Amino acid sequence: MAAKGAQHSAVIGIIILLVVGSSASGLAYYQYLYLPTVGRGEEIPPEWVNPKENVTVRILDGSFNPSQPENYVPKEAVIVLGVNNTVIWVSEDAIPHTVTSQTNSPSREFIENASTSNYLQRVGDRFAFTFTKAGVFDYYCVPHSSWMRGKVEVLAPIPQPSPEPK
Ligand SMILES: [Cu+2]
Repeated sequence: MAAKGAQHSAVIGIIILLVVGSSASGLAYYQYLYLPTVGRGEEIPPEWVNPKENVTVRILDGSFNPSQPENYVPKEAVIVLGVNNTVIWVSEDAIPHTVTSQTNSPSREFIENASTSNYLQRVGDRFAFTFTKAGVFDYYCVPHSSWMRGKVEVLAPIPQPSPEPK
């Protein structure tokens, strides 16, 4: 009888653990629902969400002109997660341009934000995007797609050596 009672309370204990466990994970889900995620529910390190530095890509005056070799400058920006993973595109041209992701981008978020309607209409207009995934992100300008093309290469951070054990 006593053995059966112990078994019974063990079962109740497991049920309590399951209930507590699932509500804790439910809480975590809501807590992090509105933050960007690395995928599979992993949280993005805060220094990736708010990097200390950023990189500017200029859209040069005259970029609408196919015979002008320079438009997005730099045409290939290399950035590092947690260091300078925000890119700000700034237009210096009076003609409207876009920053539009190729559809094969590794980031759905970049495809959605750098859309075909992502126009920089006038001088001084800007578009900023914080990359939270390593990879190569190709983009182009919708009205001038045959010559206005650029890419952002996002590198994973260099792992810090772990401190010596004491
Ligand atoms: Cu353009």
